[in-house]
Amino acid sequence: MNALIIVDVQKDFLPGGRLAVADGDTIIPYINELQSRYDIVVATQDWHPGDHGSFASQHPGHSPFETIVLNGLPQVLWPDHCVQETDGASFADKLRTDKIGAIFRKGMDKRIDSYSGFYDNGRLKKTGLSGFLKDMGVDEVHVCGLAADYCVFFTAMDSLSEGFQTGILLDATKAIDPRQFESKKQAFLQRGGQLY
Ligand code: VGL
Ligand code: ZN
Repeated sequence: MNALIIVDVQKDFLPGGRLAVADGDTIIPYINELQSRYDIVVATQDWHPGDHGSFASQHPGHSPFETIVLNGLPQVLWPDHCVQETDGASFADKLRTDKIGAIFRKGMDKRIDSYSGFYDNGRLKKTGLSGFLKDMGVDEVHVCGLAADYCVFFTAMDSLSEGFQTGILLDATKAIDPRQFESKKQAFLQRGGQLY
């Protein structure tokens, strides 16, 4: 069984959103088309409380895109984004959701960020995604969505460590920093991941 994980295709990550990824909207028609090729389609949603510790607004004197230490882990500070129940946290209007069988939310604990759809950044808590996929008999996982260099990359790396054959769909993802994504792609290949 194969599964498609659609990562964080939420309004705040699209042009006009609070943490916009350049051309993030252009991948949506392709993601919609792809969905019929998979046995199982799931999605993740970045779902922060308004006072999340990854928000620069919570750290006076610091600015978005600076790195600090948050509860012992390096943390890039972001503009406020994907606040629970706000329009920016909702899925892109154009994203097809009729085949999405389950949605895994992450980033609810303000003390720790959560890039991967499987675990928080400290690997303290699971989201349940791995158990869900295993229970459904999934052996192969493809990952798409936003942003390539953060949540897509970390989801794909954790998918490998959970034992799934894993690929990143390059035409169905966009990076916040495309240069950083180049080195992350190499790390993913070295761990046994596939790029499609
Ligand atoms: C993401 C930064 C902060 C992502 C989420 O979805 O890639 N990036 N929160
Ligand atoms: Zn976030």
